[in-house]
Amino acid sequence: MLIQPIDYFLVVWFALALASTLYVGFDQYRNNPEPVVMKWGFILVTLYMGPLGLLLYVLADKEPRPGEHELFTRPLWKQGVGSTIHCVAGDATGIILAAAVTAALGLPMWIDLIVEYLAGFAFGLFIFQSLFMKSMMGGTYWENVRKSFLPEFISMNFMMAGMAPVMSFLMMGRDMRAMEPTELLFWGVMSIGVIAGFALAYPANVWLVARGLKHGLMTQRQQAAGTDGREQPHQGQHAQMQMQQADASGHHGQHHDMASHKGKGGAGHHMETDATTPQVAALSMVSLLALAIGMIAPANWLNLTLSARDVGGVIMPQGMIMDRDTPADAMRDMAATDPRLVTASYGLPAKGDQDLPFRMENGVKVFELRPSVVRWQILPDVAVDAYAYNGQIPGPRIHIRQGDRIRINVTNGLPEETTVHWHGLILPNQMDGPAEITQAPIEPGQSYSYEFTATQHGTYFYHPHAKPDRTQALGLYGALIIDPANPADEVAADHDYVIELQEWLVREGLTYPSMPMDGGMPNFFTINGKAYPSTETIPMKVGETLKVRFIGTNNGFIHPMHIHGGPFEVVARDGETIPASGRFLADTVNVGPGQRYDVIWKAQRPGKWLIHCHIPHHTTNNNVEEKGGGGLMVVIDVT
Ligand SMILES: [Cu+2]
Repeated sequence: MLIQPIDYFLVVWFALALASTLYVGFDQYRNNPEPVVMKWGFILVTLYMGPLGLLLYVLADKEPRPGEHELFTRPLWKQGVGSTIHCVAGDATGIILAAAVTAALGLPMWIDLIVEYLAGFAFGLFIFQSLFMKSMMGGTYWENVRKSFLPEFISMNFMMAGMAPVMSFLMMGRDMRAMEPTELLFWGVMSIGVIAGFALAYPANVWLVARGLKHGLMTQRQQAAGTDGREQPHQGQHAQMQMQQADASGHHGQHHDMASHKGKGGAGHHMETDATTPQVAALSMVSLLALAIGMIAPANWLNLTLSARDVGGVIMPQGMIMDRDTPADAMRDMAATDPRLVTASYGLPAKGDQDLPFRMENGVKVFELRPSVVRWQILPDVAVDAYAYNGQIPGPRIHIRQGDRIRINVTNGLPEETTVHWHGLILPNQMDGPAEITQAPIEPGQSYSYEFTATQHGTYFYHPHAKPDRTQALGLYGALIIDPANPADEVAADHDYVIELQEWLVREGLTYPSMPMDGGMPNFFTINGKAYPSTETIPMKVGETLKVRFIGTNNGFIHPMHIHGGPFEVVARDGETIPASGRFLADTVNVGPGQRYDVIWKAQRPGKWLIHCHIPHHTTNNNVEEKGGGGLMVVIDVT
């Protein structure tokens, strides 16, 4: 599933890469006169570098017209390309395979890098470089391994010096889907890494070719089999191979013509170098230094002890501080909801806080709660990927009477653990909900039953007590309204309206749990799951009273809730009814997380009167005011 703009780009990129690779493969085998190892070098590198690989092929290697390959590939820069190609083909293949395997094994990033280097080196040396040399030069395999070692070492060092930081920074950046081989992004990062590695390894390869330490491009013409009916320009009884060693000045150019005879031993080895020991030593040292910087430097900024299993696949919010000692748990806590885990979508008309039905079992009211991941519309053009009880935000209202015995069966449909806490209630300790403290967390797919007798009455709420920092901020909460056993204990009003507050962080189509942290600041705010102007309107008549039950379901932010058109009387706080002598008039109450205020407001004049948060930023939608505000706003329409 494509969830970010980069995903669409990558689809196009890999379509082009595939088309380029097919073209290069077809052309190599159909037209281009060169050794098999070189053909495969270009095919693999085009797979990794896409259209750039194709460009290198047609500019430096593809025989322009029959018989011209020898001359065409002679310039040193093309020889350098050839040399880099067979280095990169081997090294990158080893690195990419190792990266996929280490990610699957869940090894930390720093071990990944070392394994990738060793695998890349081994692949390059033992397969591409040595087989290539052997097919060209003859001699025993191990002779070729020995001769290839130093040039391969230098080239691989530069290759990894380019590839390692690209992998580290892009894999462990904001979108850590890049750590998962099952994601397109992983392969995109590999492609960019190979391109960077190629660029860094190229200058060294040019020098190695010029000094006769590595082979560049060469021409190998087979005697025409006649199947395609074309005459080959170089005829002969044996497969002919030409190797060209060229340097820019041309003074030093060597030209070897040799028959490729298998089993001729080392006798065919014509390669000579004029490089001096200090030159080779200095280049080796610089390549090692580059490698060390590429491998180690990213550890200044990134936590390379993390693995794909720890944080693979998560997408972090912009602006979150992630440094070298940010643990995996901190990242998972703030990560976006994975849109691919959404199990149901609810449009704008869907309402939360619906009365939760129950069934009676032996005098016990039995309720079912099932948290899961849903897409929930908060504005006509804004939806959140939320965690919701029973597909509602706020979760369904549990409306009971004082003295009721209730049982709530909670079945976890979330991708992470949960529990439920019954905020403010007096109940048996093991029914209280704090994970790891009174109960084991309810793992995904598992259930837990809470059972207790409601001895209090008033305005309460429920919310998760396993990872509430993340999961409550994603939408898990619901009202728990307990009517008094004696109706006379109720502070009555003509209308009763519950207000549940929440902050959201929605960017680029992803929903993050908002929290007072760098990168976690909210940009949307909802009352009962909708942002103004999509909040409800409360209809009233002049002279009627309205009981507003403010519930601090808000997670990390305090909201000074204010009502226009005259003061209200605060009649209950945190579920406890205030004795008549203690009630007071106010027009604003600070609703902090967990707090509840029941207030009675009287409609004194007709018109549209607002209930809103008095932090103006909280009455905007993504910093925009529309139709007079946004976010935490509800209109009371008095006629
Ligand atoms: Cu506010």
